[in-house]
Amino acid sequence: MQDTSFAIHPGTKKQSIGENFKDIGAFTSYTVEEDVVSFKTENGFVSVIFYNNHTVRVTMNQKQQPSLKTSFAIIGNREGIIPNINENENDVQIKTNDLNVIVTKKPFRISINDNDGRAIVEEGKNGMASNENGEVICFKKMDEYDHFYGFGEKTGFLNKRGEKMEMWNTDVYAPHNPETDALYQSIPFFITLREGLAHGIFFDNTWRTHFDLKSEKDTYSFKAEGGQLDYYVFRGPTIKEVLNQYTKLTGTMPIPPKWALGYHQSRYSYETEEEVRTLVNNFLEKKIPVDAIYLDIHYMNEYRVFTFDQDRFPTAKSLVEDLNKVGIKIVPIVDPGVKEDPEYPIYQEGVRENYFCKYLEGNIYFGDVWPGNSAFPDFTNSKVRNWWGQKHKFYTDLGIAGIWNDMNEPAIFNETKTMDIKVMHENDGDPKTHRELHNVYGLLMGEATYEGMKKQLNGKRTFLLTRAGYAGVQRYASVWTGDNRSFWEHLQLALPMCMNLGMSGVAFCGPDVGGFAHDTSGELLIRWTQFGTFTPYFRNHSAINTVRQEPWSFGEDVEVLTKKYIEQRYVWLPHLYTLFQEAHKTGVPVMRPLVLEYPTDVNTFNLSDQFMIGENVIVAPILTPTTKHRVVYLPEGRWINYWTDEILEGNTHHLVEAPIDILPIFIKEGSIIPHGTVKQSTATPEDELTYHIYLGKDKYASYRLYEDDGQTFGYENGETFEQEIVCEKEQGTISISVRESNGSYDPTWTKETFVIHACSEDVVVSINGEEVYAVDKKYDHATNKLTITTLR
Ligand code: MIG
Repeated sequence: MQDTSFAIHPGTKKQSIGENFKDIGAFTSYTVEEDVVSFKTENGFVSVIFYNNHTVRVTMNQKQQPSLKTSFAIIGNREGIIPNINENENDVQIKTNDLNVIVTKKPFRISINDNDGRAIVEEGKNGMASNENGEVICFKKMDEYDHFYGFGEKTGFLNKRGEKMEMWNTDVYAPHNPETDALYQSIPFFITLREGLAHGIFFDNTWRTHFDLKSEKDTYSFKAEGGQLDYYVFRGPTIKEVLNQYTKLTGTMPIPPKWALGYHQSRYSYETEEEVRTLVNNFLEKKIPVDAIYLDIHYMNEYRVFTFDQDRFPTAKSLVEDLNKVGIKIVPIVDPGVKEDPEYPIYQEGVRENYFCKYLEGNIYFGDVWPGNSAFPDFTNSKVRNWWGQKHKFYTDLGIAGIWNDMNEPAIFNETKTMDIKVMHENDGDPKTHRELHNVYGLLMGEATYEGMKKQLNGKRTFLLTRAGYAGVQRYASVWTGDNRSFWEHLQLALPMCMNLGMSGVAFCGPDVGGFAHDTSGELLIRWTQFGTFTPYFRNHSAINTVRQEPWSFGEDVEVLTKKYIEQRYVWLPHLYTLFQEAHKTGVPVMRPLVLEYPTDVNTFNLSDQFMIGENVIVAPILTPTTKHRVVYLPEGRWINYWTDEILEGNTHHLVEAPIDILPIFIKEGSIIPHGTVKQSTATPEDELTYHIYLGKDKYASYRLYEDDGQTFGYENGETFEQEIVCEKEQGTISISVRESNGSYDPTWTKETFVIHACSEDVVVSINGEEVYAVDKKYDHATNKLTITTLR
């Protein structure tokens, strides 16, 4: 009845959960044991631990001393920091060099300041509380000018101030809209930006959680259906530092194999081997770059995981081999549901070895998914994760190097859309209900799959795509945003959703390009592909019974333009790859909202329809039909139109032209952008690298390029290549210096080209102190570009 006006029947009362909270009451005592400060209050227990200089953990348990066990999200260790403690009549102060935790006694309230005296988080009228249902809640003061980012995969605009959000991994096929709340991922982490400075909070609670930045004017709250109140505060003070601090605890993504960053083509489903071969031939004949083709559920024998249907895919091994030879990878889907079939070895093993999720009483939980009645591996057990991981030998033996995990919320075809919350997970000897561990099921399936594939691949990187996850998912997988539709609104939605995923530690993410459900149109496909050029993850995917969505499906004009932007992906790859390496090191995302780089600029706080790729590139896609221009905000500095070299002043809005073949891109004056070449796939080695230098009025520009073999873990042992380009201008002279780091990887390109934009013809150029001869310079009068090609 929720779908009709009955939902707003005058007799319908608003339901509110989480009432009758009882405050933890006043301070009674405290003790210190090594790095743990433990408080007792009238109605509870609270522990405070400094993880490191920037991160403090607060844990509350209403019944007993809090357990200091961490959830599956945390991999960072406590540094054993012993704080200074001062007890006064009214408060207890716990201090380190960087943070000061002030605990007032009556009432018991926590405030955290940094060493500059800046209040980071503060409790006010309310602090921590719990109720008889075991729910826990925490209130914090909210300033008038606080802005909120992160929260993982959410619909709506960039800034989450004024929102209420819920975390409960859910398969939502109904069209995602501003009212769609809980989606496939649960990442209970957010960043608060307050007057240009940032701090973060990670509410590490795997139960269903709620965040309320809406109900009260000066207070926000987060609460959980159960468990402890357990959260970490990250000091910042920049957004980048918060992300760095958060990913120190929850991990960063490994550097993906390069092929995972190319263009990917998917469909639910490419149903036969023949269809896949025809598809690939199309890409090759049309010279449209592609790095991976996906096999959706039809490849399996009646949806049994770790099988191929022999009729549809009679020679899967040679298919994979043939594709590998032309530089294209196959990525098959793997769902968690294992078909209940006593003659199916995976099912037999799972039952015999007690690998499936069970009720407390001992009976296996069965749910209905694609294979029919199915059992679900209990990924909370490490031996189950190992087993599942090893099973992937089936795929690696065929030459497969990437896996797609779907339905791992887990999604089940029933009223609740998921597993019975009464199911008991074994959790390596610490049994918990599904109600408590639901949100980590996808994360743990991801861990099992990633680690299993990694082992089988002997030093080669693997690629995993996942739909569900929890905080920390970035360690194992790239995230796509699930079942969107071929609506312009869903193209619009994808920008803030991906930006906030990036601000939640998930740098490697993207939506289904073209839209999954519903029929796309040629125009929408072009505009979406233009956007896809710059989403960290770039895959075109569409649903069964929708119009075909491959680049050539709408005639030649559309093909030419989608091809152009797929090619652009490869041109921009050296820059993207450098940013992926940065994200791997620091947790700072590849795709960034402008607020991340310009946190004091009010125009950026909720800017949801344009984004940055790294520090110096702004991308402003067209997000509505029959639109040939749009407004773009350019922050301080001067910006160069990538296509025309026109110079635009920053700190203002511009109306820019964007006919159907143009994706508006702007480069900040005073920067350098590396470009690669168009190629069929990343398997073709790069032979020329071009640095575009945009000095403009600036006298200085620099760039640090990262490169490695793109396929092994050699980068962990110094098999890397880093090149620092510095360009300086003085009167009529431009000096370029090229410095290489001492990593041991030797890049494949032999030509290095420098293109100096907005340059005069008579300028003297030197590279590493040696003047470039006139014969080696090419000047283009029409565009004022000076091109110098050198050999490496
Ligand atoms: O809803 O495997 O989000 O990408 O094509 C059906 C079939 C289950 C949902 C995924 C979608 C995939 C589809 N799956």
